[in-house]
Amino acid sequence: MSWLAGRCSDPLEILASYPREQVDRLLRIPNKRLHRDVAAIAELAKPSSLFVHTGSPEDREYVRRRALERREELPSKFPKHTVHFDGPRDLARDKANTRILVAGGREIPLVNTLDRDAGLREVAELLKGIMEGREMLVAFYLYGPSGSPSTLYGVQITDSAYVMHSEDILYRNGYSVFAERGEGFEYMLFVHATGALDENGWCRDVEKRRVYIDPEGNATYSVNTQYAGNTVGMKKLALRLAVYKGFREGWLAEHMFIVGVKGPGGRVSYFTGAFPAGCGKTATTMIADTVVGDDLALVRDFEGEARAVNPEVGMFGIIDDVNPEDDPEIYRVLTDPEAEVIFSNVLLTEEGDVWWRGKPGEPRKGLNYAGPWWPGKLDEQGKEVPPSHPNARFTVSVRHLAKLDPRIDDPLGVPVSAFVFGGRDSTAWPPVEEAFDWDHGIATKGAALESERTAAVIGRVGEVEFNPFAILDFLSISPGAFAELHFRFARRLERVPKVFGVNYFLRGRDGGYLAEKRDKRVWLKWMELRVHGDADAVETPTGRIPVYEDLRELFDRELGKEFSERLYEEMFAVRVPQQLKKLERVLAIYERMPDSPPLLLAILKEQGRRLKEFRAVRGDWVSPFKLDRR
Ligand code: SPV
Ligand code: MN
Repeated sequence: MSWLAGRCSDPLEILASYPREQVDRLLRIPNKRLHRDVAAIAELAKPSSLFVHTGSPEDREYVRRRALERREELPSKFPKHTVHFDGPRDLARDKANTRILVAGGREIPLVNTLDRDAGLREVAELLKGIMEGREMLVAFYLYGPSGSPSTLYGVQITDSAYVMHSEDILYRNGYSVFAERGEGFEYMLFVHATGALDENGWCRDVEKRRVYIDPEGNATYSVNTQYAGNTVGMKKLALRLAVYKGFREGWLAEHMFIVGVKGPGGRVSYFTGAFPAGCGKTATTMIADTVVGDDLALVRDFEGEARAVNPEVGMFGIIDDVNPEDDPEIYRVLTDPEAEVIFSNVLLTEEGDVWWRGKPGEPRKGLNYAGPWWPGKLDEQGKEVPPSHPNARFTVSVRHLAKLDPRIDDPLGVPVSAFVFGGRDSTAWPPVEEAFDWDHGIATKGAALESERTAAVIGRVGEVEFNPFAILDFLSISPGAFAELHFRFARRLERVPKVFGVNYFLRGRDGGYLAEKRDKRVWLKWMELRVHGDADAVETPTGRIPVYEDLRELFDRELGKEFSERLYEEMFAVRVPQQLKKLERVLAIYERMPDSPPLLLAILKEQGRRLKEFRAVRGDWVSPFKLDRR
């Protein structure tokens, strides 16, 4: 039971003040904890009405209509396309005010924590009367395919129809499952309250924005915010609860895509992949042969095999720079009048067109995340206001994707052949490299993931951000504990996935990028061959890289492109000082944390020793043509 529910007096008495029909929908789920949770929030937040979502098409339509009636979403010229604005101060996840509630306020390395009692008292205070005059919406969702042993269950309570509309697109409805399962089964509870709005419909009290995650109570609370990353419980709030649960139970909740890559004879091999923002995650997802998921993966061991399910059935993707040349598939879906899409923080023109940076044509007068917009509009500092925001997004079902994998709903998920980790690195990592084994890959690729700041991010260009497993923002345990969980996870497997590192951003001696965008396909195909032992490799101190002839053939077959020996040499040369520098930076971080697994430290140190010995014999820059083939 959530902490707040424990404070609820008599659930049925509280619920009796709401319409009978809605209460009956709730009572049809025979679960007393649930009745208590819903009643407790109602008692505290004092909504004037209640809606309980049964998952029927009528209820879905009701939620969508409410979002429009309340102007949380605005209509566009296509009836199925709506536009939501978060307002200029609520456009992204609020890292500072997102905290993991921990008993006694114990610190967790690199995780923003808060004393649990203090945090819960604070949200209880903030929730008081916050839904007065509003409708409280309650819905039930699955975090995974129906009937899957991997699936988790969630209850969303919110006063935002936009939040629930988003969840209706992104997740499978779970009302009937809740009704069948009845008493005593475990679910995650997500409580969201929008808080006071200003005349634009944006959150007024953003300084009182709070996103608190309570792993002990399996519940989360977010107030005074609308941005989906802070409010859609089933997305990143659930991920933090799942990481915690997985750590205790021995499975992995990952911030990863799941894709299928076709190999010889029509076989399909599945990869999961973690990339920090701006490092090519969506691009890799869309360039693969089939898509199971673009953002999240739950990976469990079934009969000695690692199997992944996507907890979602939709995408909440960045729309900035989505264009018909680079992203034909996403562009097609987003411009299909028959696809239900919520656009957020784009430009809605006076003609009812949706425009974002990357869409062909010029932006015209209209509304955007900061109010009325016109070409040349300046902000208070005299800076030009962009027509659409860099974090503008689309919310759409994956079922519109032509590449959707037929196993998206398989309760056992797909077998994972490889874990891929990708960073943005101008100097050290080659475009693709296989780890020596699972532990080596987890330590030197997953746990060592970094991304360079680009001009688009505040801070000094070229500075690197440590982002282990690309999940740092969503960890409810320490990075060391998360690495340890990965080591532990594979011990039970009979078939251990391979681990690869990829880097699309390596620069050559002239400072330019060495790889083209579409080359990703070749790296995927090479990894697929390696998974089945169908390609040779060259051994370096940091892993195994492709041999020239295999890549030449893949470039020709996949892209019709000539791949020169010179380019290969520059891409895959071992850059020893740069590799050492990167390694030492990561090792220093883990050495500072008190709970880093000894195995992790040992593997990183061992790699440092290997690199130094190698340098003593071979020098700083070593051509792959000079190395042994295995
Ligand atoms: C991410 O930032 O990784 C996202 C969007 O997928 S959010 O839901 O905001 O986390
Ligand atoms: Mn994400």
